[in-house]
Amino acid sequence: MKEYPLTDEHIAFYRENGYVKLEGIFTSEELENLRKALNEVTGRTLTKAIDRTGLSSEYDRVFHQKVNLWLEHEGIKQFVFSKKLAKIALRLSGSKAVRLWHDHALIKMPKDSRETAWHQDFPYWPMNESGALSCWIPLDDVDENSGCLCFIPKSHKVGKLEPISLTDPQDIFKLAPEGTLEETTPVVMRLKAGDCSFHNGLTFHYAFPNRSEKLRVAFAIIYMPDGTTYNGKNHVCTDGLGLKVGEPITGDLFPILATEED
Ligand SMILES: O=C(O)CCC(=O)C(=O)O
Repeated sequence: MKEYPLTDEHIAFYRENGYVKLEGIFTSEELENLRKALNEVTGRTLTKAIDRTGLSSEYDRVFHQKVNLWLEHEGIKQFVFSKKLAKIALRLSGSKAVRLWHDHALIKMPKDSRETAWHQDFPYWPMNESGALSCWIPLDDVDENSGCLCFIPKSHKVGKLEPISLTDPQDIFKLAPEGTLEETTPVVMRLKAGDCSFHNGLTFHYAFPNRSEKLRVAFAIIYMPDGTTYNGKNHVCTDGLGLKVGEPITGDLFPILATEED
């Protein structure tokens, strides 16, 4: 993949607001390859990836979530390992190296779909230090009708709150300590196929229900600064790995995807 012209303005915007939109980052060929790979993999029984579909009917209405598809399909692995995206994550986060935390497909079904409630990602992750960030990639144009994301600018500055239940959500705006939220008006992140957004794990975000006739397929890659340490919280990606509390999250499942030297 050809390098994306990430500017200092993109980086400054991300650091100030906790999210950034990157237009025209993928060629139609890159997107079609991803679509083909996702079609292949989501239609079969997963052996190494974690399929969180069917755990609860309410969760399924939020999205069908399939985690770590890079383990399941060579084409997805190539996409996840692309330097183009990982170097952007490296520069936005300001770290010396970034590791993969996990990828996931997030598929909102048409019709009987509900919103992805306002939440922060970081409280779900078993990490001590914040800094991890997600790249969110829709396969088709997305807007309010089909389940695009929304962000609250600067909300990452509020810090870590309690995790929000996506099926029985608390009101995150009431959880933020008084005076910490600078803005409360959401920015609707409409994207064209070929665009993506990056958001900080602490940024408040939401996705509309999918009211369109088509699946809303998004693929997200989550990067963490190398050196991020394990806090012992249960998580499907770390349970059973024998990680030690306080030690860096490392190992084959969390490969380094970019360094300053790249
Ligand atoms: O795709 C969605 O519905 C929500 C995505 C999300 O919350 C995320 O990628 O962090």
